[in-house]
Amino acid sequence: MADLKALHDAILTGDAKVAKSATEAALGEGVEPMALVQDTMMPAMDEVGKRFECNEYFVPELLLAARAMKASLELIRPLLAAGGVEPAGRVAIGTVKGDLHDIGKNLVAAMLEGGGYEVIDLGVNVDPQKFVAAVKEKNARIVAMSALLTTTMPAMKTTIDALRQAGLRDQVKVMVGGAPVNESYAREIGADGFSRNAAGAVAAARAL
Ligand code: B12
Repeated sequence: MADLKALHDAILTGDAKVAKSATEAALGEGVEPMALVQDTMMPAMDEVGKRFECNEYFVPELLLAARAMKASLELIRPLLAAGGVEPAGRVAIGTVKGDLHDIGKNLVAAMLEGGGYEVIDLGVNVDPQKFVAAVKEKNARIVAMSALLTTTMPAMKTTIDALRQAGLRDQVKVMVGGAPVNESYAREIGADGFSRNAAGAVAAARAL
C-alpha cells in the first residue's frame, strides 16, 4: 500500500528527496494525482503553516517544505495537464504584487491546462499593469489572480481597477483565489469567479 504518511512527513520536514520518491511510489501504485495533492500534500502544508503560526517553524522551514512540495508537484503537474482536449480559452494567471507564494497558483495553472485552457503564467509579484498587458497583447479572456497574504489581497482589487481604467474590464473575466480569499471578498472587489481549490478552478473558469 502507498506510504502516504511518508509523503506527508517528507513535506512537513522539508525532505525533497523522500517527497519525490514517495510521490513516485504512490503514483506507481495508482493513487489518483489530485487525491494525493488534496488529501496528503495540502494537509502537510497546512500543518507547516500552523507550526509557523506558533513559532515552532520559521521562514527557513517554510522554504524547505515548499521545496519538498514542489519536488513532488513536478511529478504530478504533467499528469494534471495531460487531460486537456480542445483549447477552451486563454487564461493569464499570476500571484499578485507583493506576494511570492506560487505553489497554489502553479497547481491551478496545471489544472486549467488539464481542463483545456491555454495558460499564460505571469509568475509571482505581478504588477497590475502586467495583467493589463496580458489581456491587451495576448488576448487573454480570463485573468486569474492568486494571493496568500492578507496584506496582498487588496492588490487583486487594484488589478481589477487597472483593467477597468484600461477599458478592458468588459472583455475579460476575473477569477480569484488563495487561502485568505473567500467568495464574499471576491464579490466585494468585483471579481467574476472564485474557487477554494485547484479542482474547482476549472469549473469556475467554465462557468465564466
Ligand atoms: C510555503 C509558504 C511560504 C513559502 C512560499 C514558497 C512558494 N514558492 O510558494 C515562503 C517561505 C516563500 C513564504 C513566505 C512568506 N510567508 Co508564507 N506560507 C507558506 C505556507 C506554509 C504554505 C502555502 C502553500 O503553498 N500552500 C499549499 C497550496 C497548494 O495551497 P494554496 O496556496 O492555498 O492554493 C490553493 C487554494 O488557495 C487555491 N488557489 C490558490 N491560488 C488560486 C488562484 C485562483 C484563481 C483560484 C481559483 C484558486 C487558487 O487553489 C490552490 C490549490 O488547491 C502558508 C500556510 C498555509 N497553509 O497556507 C504560509 C503563509 C501563507 N505565509 C505566511 C507569511 C506570514 C509569510 C511571510 C510574510 C513570512 C515572513 N515573515 O517573511 C512571507 C511572505 C513572502 C511574500 N512576500 O510573499 C502566512 C500568511 C498570514 C496572513 N494572514 O497573511 C501563512 C498563512 C502562514 C501562517 N499561518 O502564518 N511562505
